[in-house]
Amino acid sequence: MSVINQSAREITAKIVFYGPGLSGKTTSLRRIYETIRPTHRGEMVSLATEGDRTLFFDFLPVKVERVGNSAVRLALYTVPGQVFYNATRKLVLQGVDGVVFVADSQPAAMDSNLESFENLCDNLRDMGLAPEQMPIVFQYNKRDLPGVLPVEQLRARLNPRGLPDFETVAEKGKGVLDVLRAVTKGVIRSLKAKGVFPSATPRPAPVPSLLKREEPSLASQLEQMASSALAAPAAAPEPKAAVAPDPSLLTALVPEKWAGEASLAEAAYRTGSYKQAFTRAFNGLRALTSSMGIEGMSEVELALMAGLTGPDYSRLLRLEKQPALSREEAAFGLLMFALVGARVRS
Ligand SMILES: Nc1nc2c(ncn2[C@@H]2O[C@H](COP(=O)(O)OP(=O)(O)OP(=O)(O)O)[C@@H](O)[C@H]2O)c(=O)[nH]1
Ligand SMILES: [Mg+2]
Repeated sequence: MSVINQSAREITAKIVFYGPGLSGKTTSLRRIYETIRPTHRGEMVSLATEGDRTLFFDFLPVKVERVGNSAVRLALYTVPGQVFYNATRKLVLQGVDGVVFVADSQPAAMDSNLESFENLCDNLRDMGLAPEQMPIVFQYNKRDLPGVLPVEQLRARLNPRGLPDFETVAEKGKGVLDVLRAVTKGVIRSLKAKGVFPSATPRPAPVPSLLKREEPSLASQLEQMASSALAAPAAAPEPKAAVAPDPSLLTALVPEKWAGEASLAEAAYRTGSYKQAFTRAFNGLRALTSSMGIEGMSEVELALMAGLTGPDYSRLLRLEKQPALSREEAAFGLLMFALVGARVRS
């Protein structure tokens, strides 16, 4: 689902690269990353890989188009192609606006291409989306290999509806940008048809979308939290573990079991110990999600299940590695803890 920031006139559309294992999804994203000017893309994040294989997803943010007054950004994702990762594929597909289906052109891969495409359609239907309504572009990959199937054959089996399709050699970057352009075009057309683009008259800024489902007072509580941090002295002693939980924002939101940790995170934030505040919040978030105790699910999957988005989770992981953090970065950690806490609690 596209995310709209009305005041900044920005729309972020989610595009998922789907297809069987080893068809070239990650390679395609990597080449897009290398080809696009750094001013027009963010960093590529690959979450959980084993050798070449994607175990969770790759993510690449791209700024591509202006449509009227709006800047359109793309959030590009790949899924793991291996058959047994379907739960992960479903998670990554949540909110999808357009799909690039990366098929392997080798004859031996035909069955897995078909199986993967069926799996895509099943997963879309499970989410209440009609595959016929979804903008889909086909990428017949590995055209450099000897003995690949003729395109007509691939088209007849995989793409009888005659959706946009391209021959690519992802390894060499050949054709990948044509694919990206085509899917972007399809997505923009479909979002226009849904009336998603903001009207020319500016509307009042809405509550940030992350907070929409919480109580109305949460946004103002967060504002309050930020202003009290501004008033705080620059350096202060580390809060001691014995600090009693107080009835502040975080402690009110997270389940009682984590109120102590939440209180310490918030105390560290108020006193300007931003790295410490972030670490406490992130550790609390981890403890919370692992307490959901869904067997066989990785930490990342649990975080997504608990309501974080892929980009948010990637940002948390990046910030965790930084030796020092800004106030805004620490606040982001606290917000994510609050968000997950509130969801788990409700
Ligand atoms: N010859 C050739 N090899 C390619 C091409 N594209 C990708 N490959 C190779 O195919 C292998 C798999 O590519 P990946 O991009 O990792 O495949 P994937 O679809 O992400 O695979 P999963 O993550 O397991 O789903 C790698 O060794 C790539 O170098 C291509 O166009 N031609
Ligand atoms: Mg991959």
